Amino acid sequence: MKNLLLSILFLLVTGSMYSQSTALFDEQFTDSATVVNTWKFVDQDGDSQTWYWDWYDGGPVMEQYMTSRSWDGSPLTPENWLISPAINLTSAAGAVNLHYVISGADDNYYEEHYKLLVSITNNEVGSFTDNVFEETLPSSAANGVWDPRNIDLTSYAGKTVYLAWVHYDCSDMYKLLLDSIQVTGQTGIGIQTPVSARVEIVPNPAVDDMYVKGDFHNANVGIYSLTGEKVLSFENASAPLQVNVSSLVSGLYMVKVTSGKQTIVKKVLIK
Ligand SMILES: [Ca+2]
Repeated sequence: MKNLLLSILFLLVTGSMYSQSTALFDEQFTDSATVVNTWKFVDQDGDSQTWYWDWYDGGPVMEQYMTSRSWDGSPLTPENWLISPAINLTSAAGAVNLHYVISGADDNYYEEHYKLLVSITNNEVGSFTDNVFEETLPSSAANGVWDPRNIDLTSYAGKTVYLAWVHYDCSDMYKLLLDSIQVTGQTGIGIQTPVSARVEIVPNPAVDDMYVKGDFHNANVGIYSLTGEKVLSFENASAPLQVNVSSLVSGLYMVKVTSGKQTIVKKVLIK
């Protein structure tokens, strides 16, 4: 119980930090259909395996993430590309940082290798000319433990970029796992704030009614339990959206706002 409470506290704290920083891009891989429609998957080595969406119910919080194999009953020699949608950094000024978590699925066979590439033109494999980070996973990322990474993308402020995680140059390990990708930055005065920074849940925690505030119109809003079940949904919703949550079981929920091509996920505690 103590661990559960600590987890909830952690989620609430990080959730409020996210809403106060300017998130230029946020991908938690919570919905497989959205991932398949917005990300690009390339099996460059041609063994018919590449990155795929997966989930693991590890306790109070269900994890959804992307994964790529270097072993599947027998050793593989992957060159699997996971390519992001366009990430608009044209309004970014000052420091731009990429955050994500990475892991190797096994406690012994965790030495997966990958590189992180950037394209400033399009999402074709040949357009990724910039190698911004490369590593073989250390033991701190073994056994499915999420290891955080922070990559400085400040030199790409003012541009639209695509990111590619390329699982390659390794074999006979197990699975490389990737999740919680966020690009943060500051926007200049007078420049439009991204939608992601403007979605807010109040009050949080919520008891009877909560409001999904922000600058969205004709958006789809879904409330999900941490086991991924959609418990409430609203179509063509505009802010502020009033939601009666008195019928929901107490606990943490995720509120997903999809407007156009952008999806924002916020966490809310319902008491
Ligand atoms: Ca492959």
